[in-house]
Amino acid sequence: MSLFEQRKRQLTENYESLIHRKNEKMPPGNGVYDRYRYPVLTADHAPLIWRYDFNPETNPYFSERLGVNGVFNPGAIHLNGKFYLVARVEGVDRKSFFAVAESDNGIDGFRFWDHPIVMPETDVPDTNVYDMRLVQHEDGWIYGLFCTERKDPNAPLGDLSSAIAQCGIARTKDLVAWERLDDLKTGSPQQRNVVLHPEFVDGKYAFYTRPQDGFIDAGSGGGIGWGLSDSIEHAVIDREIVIDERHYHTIKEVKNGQGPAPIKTDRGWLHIAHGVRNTAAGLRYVLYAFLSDLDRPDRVTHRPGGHFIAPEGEERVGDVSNVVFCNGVIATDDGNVYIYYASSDTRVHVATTTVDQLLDYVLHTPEDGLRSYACVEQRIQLIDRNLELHK
Ligand code: M1P
Repeated sequence: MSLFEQRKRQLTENYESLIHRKNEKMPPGNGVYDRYRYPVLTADHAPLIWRYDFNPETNPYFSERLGVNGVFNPGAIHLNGKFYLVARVEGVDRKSFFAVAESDNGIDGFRFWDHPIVMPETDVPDTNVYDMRLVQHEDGWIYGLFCTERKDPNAPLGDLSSAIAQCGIARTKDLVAWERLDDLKTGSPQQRNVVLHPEFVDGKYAFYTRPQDGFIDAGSGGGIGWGLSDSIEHAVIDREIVIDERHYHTIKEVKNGQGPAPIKTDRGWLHIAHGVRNTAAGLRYVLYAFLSDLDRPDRVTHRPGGHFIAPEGEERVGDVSNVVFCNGVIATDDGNVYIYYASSDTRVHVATTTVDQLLDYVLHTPEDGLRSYACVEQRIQLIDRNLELHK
């Protein structure tokens, strides 16, 4: 058998066994959610036809032509009984693009569609697009809001890193054909982590935003913002307020951002967000959760202190280590919740829980005491209540 045939057969077998690998829950968990043994999407899940030239005439060694570096930060949606992730696929050329992977059960068996999404451009072409938030809006469309990044035209000569991030908006009915709308306009020089609220508020489209001064630094800005727009085709936010601020010496002291669109519950809107703090080893990204008012989603009612999910084990290491990031969650009609989080800008994991467990978590976890003394008091109250029970 030729080298071409040997390698093609081996790689195809490896690929199929990866796609068919069963995932396993990792008990006992923390009672809030369960983690799983294997990531649900990795660079190795990228189909071989995306990476290899299958023609022995032009590729005698069956070598990789267009490598994939990472698969992370997916938006998520449940449609017609199937679980869909619109993942950020990053080629070895550093460019990200979107691609749909589907699974029957949401915890394993994710397989990419043959073709990545062809995202139309606006008049100002995107250099890089990433981190789509998928929202089934009550207007009947599925929206994908994502970060569009372009070179900063005002960067000094020789500065080839400075970029401007803004929110791109597209809509679809089937995840196949996408209509690109105008980028969101706000007063902020930079926007990332923009999310469309699934319902109209005061008859308008409502957005969670993340205004910031610089591409990386929040500067004097930051926090999870909120604003309304009359139009989605030409979305403009005239008044942007911050509804969840950064705070000194917390998990979100450097920056934070809304994760996926919030989940509607009878106690309020359940949000998953990411918080970033500085360490000697660089930025640390963790997830946190909060609840906001059912009628006024911009009014936060419960803020459990600390992180909800932080990187563990192999999750700690990757292209950008010490990062977990979530922009996709699925709540099914039976009350189950599938949280898709990426680790270290490299791979995608799932954590499962229920709406009831998440509500229990946000309603009964104390807020951050903000001082060691107050945090010890919180813990002593818990200890004393427990000791009382054991008498
Ligand atoms: O590298 C970690 C994350 O950094 C950015 O998030 P934020 O805008 O909050 O800093 C994003 O680029 C995200 O994709 C990335 O995972």
